[in-house]
Amino acid sequence: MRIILHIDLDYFFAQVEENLNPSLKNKIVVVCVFSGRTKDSGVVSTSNYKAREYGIKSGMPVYLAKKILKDKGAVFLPVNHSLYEEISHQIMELLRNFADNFEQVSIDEAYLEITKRVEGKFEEALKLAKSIKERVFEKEELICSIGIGSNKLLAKIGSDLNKPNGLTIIKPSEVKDVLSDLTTEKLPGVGRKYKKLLDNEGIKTIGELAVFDVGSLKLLLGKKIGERIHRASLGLDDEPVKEELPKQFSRIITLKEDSNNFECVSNSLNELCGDVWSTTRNGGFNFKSVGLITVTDELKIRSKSKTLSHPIVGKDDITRIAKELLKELLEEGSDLRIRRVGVKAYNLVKDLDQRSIAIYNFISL
Ligand code: DCP
Ligand code: CA
Ligand code: CA
Repeated sequence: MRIILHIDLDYFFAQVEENLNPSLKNKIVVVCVFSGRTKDSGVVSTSNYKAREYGIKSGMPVYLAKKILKDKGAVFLPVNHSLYEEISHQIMELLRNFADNFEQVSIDEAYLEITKRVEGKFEEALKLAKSIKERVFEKEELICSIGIGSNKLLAKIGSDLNKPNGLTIIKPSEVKDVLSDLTTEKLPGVGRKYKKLLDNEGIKTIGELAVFDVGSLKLLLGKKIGERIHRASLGLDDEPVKEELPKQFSRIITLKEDSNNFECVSNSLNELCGDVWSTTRNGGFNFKSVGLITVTDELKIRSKSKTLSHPIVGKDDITRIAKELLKELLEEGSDLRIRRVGVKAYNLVKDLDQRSIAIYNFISL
């Protein structure tokens, strides 16, 4: 039997905003994609759980959210996508280490096949999930929800059941009990369109769906989808966790104080570069590109990168390049103060054998 863990960060974009500006933590926070046409045109990207108490939802027009939250002291922020992506990378890299097989499925979501490392035991999976939650919080102060089950479908349903900060295990013996009373849209794959079709047949819950005639379901939803949804209603799913090679390795830290002083910031680069170097090498990769990422005191991302024609061969090289990039970046904007600084290694190439490393060493001399 397999054991799969699904993790989803809670109110991700809004939680990141709260962490960057802790005074938001006791407020209603709505993160918006403004279209720029008028002041309030655009849609809600996400919101914190305080906002959700008022029915605020992703995709809702901003003007409507503002109307609902009028006089509530709500804070409306624009999305800062590159920042969320950097934080997402940090989390995903961390999570990869906990998995036999790892598959990221969106900016804040991933499946971890953990069968081997928990020796097929759910009690061990529970312990692992708890340490994952602790590490995610230690690293980026983010809370998340985790679901564990014998396949991806059950893990995903589980992670959604007790949000926020949930941890839900659905053991094979509990599948029927847990699923039967859930409404059909809780089943991954049942979107608004299929829910409506099922509603029309009087099917409201997954339990009702499970006993609905398969032939009729195939007529209603199409052969392939009907079959899949039927199996899903019984908690069945054979989809493997699809391992993908990482695209980059990075580390980012928050400085003790905001700074635009080269010496102060570049001190942190020694450790960051050392870490990135060893994780990349331990992962069996070399790399051709080095990126320097900074988050300014105004929470803007500013980055610089350099790509070489051959893989970088030593820790000193990545550190030297990162410092050069920092220098260039600081020279470009004197009013810029850095709050977070990070380094990434990308354009990864499979490990070279020792002979080729020697050749590259020779070239770089
Ligand atoms: N997102 C978006 N527009 C949507 C849905 C999501 O911009 N229609 C963005 C904002 C979310 C992020 O993607 O923070 C992750 O989406 P989730 O569906 O996982 O939602 P949240 O993480 O915000 O909340 P939850 O706690 O329900 O997972
Ligand atoms: Ca989420
Ligand atoms: Ca998600």
